[in-house]
Amino acid sequence: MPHAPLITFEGVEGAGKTTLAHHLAEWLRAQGVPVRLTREPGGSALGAHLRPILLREPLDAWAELFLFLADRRQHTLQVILPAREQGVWVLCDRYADSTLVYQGYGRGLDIPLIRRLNAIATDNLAPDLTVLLDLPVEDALARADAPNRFEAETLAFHNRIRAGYLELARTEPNRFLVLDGLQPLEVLKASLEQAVQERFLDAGK
Ligand code: T5A
Repeated sequence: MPHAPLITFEGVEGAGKTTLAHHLAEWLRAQGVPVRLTREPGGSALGAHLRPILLREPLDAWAELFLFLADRRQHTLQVILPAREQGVWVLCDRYADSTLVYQGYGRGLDIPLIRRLNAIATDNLAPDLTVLLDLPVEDALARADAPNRFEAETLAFHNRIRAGYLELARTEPNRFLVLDGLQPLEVLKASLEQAVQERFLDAGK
C-alpha cells in the first residue's frame, strides 16, 4: 500500500501557513480523509518543552540548530512516521526546509551540513508536497500575531529567508507548490484544494 502523504507548509513569519494548514485539514476530513495536523517546533512531547525555549531564549546559532534537529527527530519518529504507516495524512506546519533557510540562509551555517543533519533527523523522509507561501517580508511580518525572537531579526535576515525558500523551490519544482501569499485567503484555499485534489485524490482513483 502506498504511504499516506506528508504535506508541509513553509514561508516567512505571518505568511499564512497555519491558516492554510488548518483549512486543508478540515477540507480533507470533510471528505473522509484521516489527517494528523502537526507543527515544528513542538509537535512531539519533547517538542512541547523545546518550543518555548526555541521561540524565546537567546541561543547560540549551533545550539539553536541542534535543538531544532532534536525536535524534528523525535517528531518524525514518534508522530509523523507512525501516522503515515496507519494511512493517516500528515500536514506539518514547517519542517526540514525551515532549518535549511533559517539556520542556513538566515544564520549562515553550512547548508550541505544542514542537509546531512536533516537527513538523519528525518530518517530521509521528504515531503510529498511543500506549500510555500511567498510574499514580501514587510507584508507578512505586519500580520504575525504572536511575535517570537525570530520576528525581531532584521529585514535583511527575513529577506534571506524568503530568497532561500524561492531558491529551494526552483531546485525542486515538483515538490514545491508556490502560492502568492498576498492573494485573498479564499483564492489561496481554492488553489490549494485544486492542487491536492489533482495530485493525490484524483491520482488515487
Ligand atoms: N524555525 C522553525 C527555525 O528557525 N528553524 C526551524 O527548523 C523551524 C522548524 C517558529 C519559528 O521558528 C523558526 C521559524 C519561526 O520563526 P512559528 O510560530 O511556528 O515560529 O511560525 P511563524 O511563522 O512565526 O507562525 P505565524 O503564525 O506567525 O505565521 P503563519 O502561520 O505563516 O501565519 P498565520 O496563518 O498564523 O496568519 C497570520 C495572520 O495573517 C492572517 C491570518 O488570519 C492571521 O491573522 N492571514 C491573512 N490575511 C490576509 N490574507 C491572507 N492571505 C492571509 N493569510 C493569513
